[in-house]
Amino acid sequence: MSDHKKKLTASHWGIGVATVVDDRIIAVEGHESDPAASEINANIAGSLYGKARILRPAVRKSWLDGSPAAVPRGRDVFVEVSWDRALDLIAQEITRVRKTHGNKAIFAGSYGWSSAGRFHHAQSQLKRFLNTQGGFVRSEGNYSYNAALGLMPHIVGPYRQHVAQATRWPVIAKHSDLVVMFGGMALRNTQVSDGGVSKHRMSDNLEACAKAGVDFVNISPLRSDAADVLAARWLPVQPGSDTALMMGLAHTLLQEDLCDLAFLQNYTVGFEQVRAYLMGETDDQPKDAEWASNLTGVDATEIRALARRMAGGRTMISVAAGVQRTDFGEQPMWMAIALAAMLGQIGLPGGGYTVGYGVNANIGNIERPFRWGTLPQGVNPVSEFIPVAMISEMLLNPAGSYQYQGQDRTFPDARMVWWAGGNPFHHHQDLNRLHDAFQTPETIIVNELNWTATARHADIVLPVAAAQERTDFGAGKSDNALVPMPRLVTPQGEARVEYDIYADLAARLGNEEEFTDGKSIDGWLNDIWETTRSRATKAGITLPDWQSFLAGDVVHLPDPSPEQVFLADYRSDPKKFALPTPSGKIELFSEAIAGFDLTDCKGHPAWFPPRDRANDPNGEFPLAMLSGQPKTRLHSQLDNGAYSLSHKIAGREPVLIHPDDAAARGIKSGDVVEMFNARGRCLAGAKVTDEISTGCVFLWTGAWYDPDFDAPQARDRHGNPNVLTHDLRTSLLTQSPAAHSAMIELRAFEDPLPPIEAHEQPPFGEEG
Ligand SMILES: Nc1nc2c(c(=O)[nH]1)N[C@H]1C(S)=C(S)[C@@H](COP(=O)(O)OP(=O)(O)OC[C@H]3O[C@@H](n4cnc5c(=O)[nH]c(N)nc54)[C@H](O)[C@@H]3O)O[C@H]1N2
Ligand SMILES: Nc1nc2c(c(=O)[nH]1)N[C@H]1C(S)=C(S)[C@@H](COP(=O)(O)OP(=O)(O)OC[C@H]3O[C@@H](n4cnc5c(=O)[nH]c(N)nc54)[C@H](O)[C@@H]3O)O[C@H]1N2
Ligand SMILES: [Mo]
Repeated sequence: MSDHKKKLTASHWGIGVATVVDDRIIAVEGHESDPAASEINANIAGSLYGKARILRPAVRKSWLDGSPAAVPRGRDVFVEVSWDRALDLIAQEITRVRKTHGNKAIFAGSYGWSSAGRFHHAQSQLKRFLNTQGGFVRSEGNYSYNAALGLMPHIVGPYRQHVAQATRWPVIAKHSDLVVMFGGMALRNTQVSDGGVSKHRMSDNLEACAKAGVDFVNISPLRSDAADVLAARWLPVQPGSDTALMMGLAHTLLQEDLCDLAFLQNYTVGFEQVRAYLMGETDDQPKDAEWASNLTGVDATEIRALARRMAGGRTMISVAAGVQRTDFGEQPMWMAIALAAMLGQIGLPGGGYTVGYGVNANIGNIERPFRWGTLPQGVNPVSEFIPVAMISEMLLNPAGSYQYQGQDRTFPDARMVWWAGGNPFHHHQDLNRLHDAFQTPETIIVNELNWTATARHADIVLPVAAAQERTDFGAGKSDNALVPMPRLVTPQGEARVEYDIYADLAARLGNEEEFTDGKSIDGWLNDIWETTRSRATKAGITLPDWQSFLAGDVVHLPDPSPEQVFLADYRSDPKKFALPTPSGKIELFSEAIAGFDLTDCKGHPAWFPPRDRANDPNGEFPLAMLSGQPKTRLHSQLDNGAYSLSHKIAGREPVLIHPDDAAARGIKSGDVVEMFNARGRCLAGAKVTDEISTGCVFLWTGAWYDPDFDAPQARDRHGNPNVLTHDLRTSLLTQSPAAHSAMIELRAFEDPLPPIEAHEQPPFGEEG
């Protein structure tokens, strides 16, 4: 064997050590310094060389032939072309669109996780390039915790900063008596952190809590949202009813005189409005434990007992990000803060609230010791943006109006769409609607590794090099390690590094120098490393030079704040450390939000029933479908890898169904089922289990969308939940996605099983 070497690579799910044989990665394993490396690594080799890899630039046939509407996007065949031809076409299109409509007609929000690596970050590269061409319309926010991003600044402060300051798990182990988890704390999700995670610390930290005798309550439709080691008490709730449950708890605190009035007085504003609402003084409906019990399915006695326990010791209230990815997702967060304020433990070690534990590997576990170097994106001359989840609305309503953060705004008229590093036909809701929306632009360009459904909806598809096919370094946004990422193998087919693609395009458009700044990739890497290195020096840490680092092993750095307690400073001195809210205090009532006069988000937390259920009085679609993150991959990435495939049932994504719900429909484990509602339908593989509560099903996200356009509602053959989710926003305040609030029905699928085509190449044709 000629060349058998083990090499480092970094990804959002951890440091990988690759075995490379003859210019081919044959396996990737976790690094020895990681106490709980992720099995997602086992997908890399299979996916990198999978059948779906894009090997050459390709153009949609009808678009190339000059009759773009002849066959709809997503159903057309592709014509492979040379790189020169593809780049000439793009340069012409950019010039044409800019001249005819201006840069405001270019939408390059390009939402998505892409790959780890400080320099080759797909979105940053695209944005830097387009900024040198007059700019583009961007998107604001994310699909993860958008309601938090939009609500928190009004009521406590900037969400991203706050979550970085989350109370550390060892502090909880030491000080907490009880952790009440709305939406649980799924260990499977803590495999991942944006940009990378060097050590998976969550299971050890949770185990330490269990050993220290901390009690956990898992309020979630899914029992396995709490790690087994916690032996958590499971209170299955109706999805979307957490706000009501919190109100039942808060009502009990009021009724039984268990509120910390001094805390409320000194640190919050607006408690009086919340109290009046809870007592039913404003709407004749006391939000008592019985009321909450009816809406949540949790016994009223249980609610009262839990409220007393929460007041009787040091209690941490945790709200999973998934709980705000629901109809009116602002409310459970606001109510959790109100509840924590009533308990008066905010800012105390092991007490208070956190929104976002479990959303990634690092929150509450580690933070970066200083800021890493970045690729400068330049300045975008276009100021227009859309809230990220309004992509279909924007494309279907050019110049249409909408509300956001109390403003009346207008959608841009997007004539060109460019996506690099994201997969909207994975991440967006109501894919049949997105398919229609993707028919409206004049030109769609997609840079991808694989023939995803998004690539198949493009006019021009550019094959790009994967993380293991280019040189970079990894450093997670909230991690404390630096990971060399030497190029391990040659790119597949004609795939190219995105930086080189943009440099060639900029040359065609006459301003290569502006994009490259006269630097090679190596020059940039050196620069970004040197910035990182000089910040390290200021923090008292010595780093090697770029070449020595690249040839070496992972560099672990110290933890800047192992003892941190969220809002401890505010508690110690509420004047000196006043919060950046209008009042400087925690706003249980917000004059600003009340002033927006919205139907779906009032000036204080309020109860709103989830919409799909409310709109279906006859219960035609009786099952609540949850669609959280998959254990076996990152979103849709590496879905065609060995580990992801090993969990499929008859090739389809597994859906968890309670034994009672399965029996009522004659379904057993291993059956293929058809899931459906008024928006769409898909096939999935039944896994019958009492892990999921009755009346709910759970279909993991990320199975590559595989529509059969000849079947009813263009049935997806593979199990992508987003054919069933609605495309409504959480509220007019934040316009966030609400993917977890979808109602469906399902039945055994008796027809012959259609083959899955999503992991194959698309059909190709000839020009003309
Ligand atoms: N129903 C439902 N839907 C959801 C969610 C849910 O809970 N339920 N969760 C939402 C959440 S929280 C999120 S964050 C989103 C995630 O949505 P996305 O971030 O869009 O999902 P990914 O599968 O990570 O897509 C990244 C894409 O980038 C490609 N890629 C990787 N590296 C590179 C690169 O270097 N260059 C280029 N050009 N491409 C690259 C990958 O092949 C992949 O297709 O999904 C959301 N969608
Ligand atoms: N392995 C892996 N890990 C990941 C990712 C991945 O793709 N794969 N993605 C990462 C990303 S981008 C993100 S944003 C995070 C997401 O992290 P989270 O948002 O925490 O994850 P979800 O899986 O969407 O939801 C967590 C749980 O909330 C519960 N839930 C849903 N709706 C409700 C509700 O109305 N009430 C209650 N009480 N519970 C509810 C569900 O049972 C679900 O299991 O995960 C990250 N981690
Ligand atoms: Mo996310």
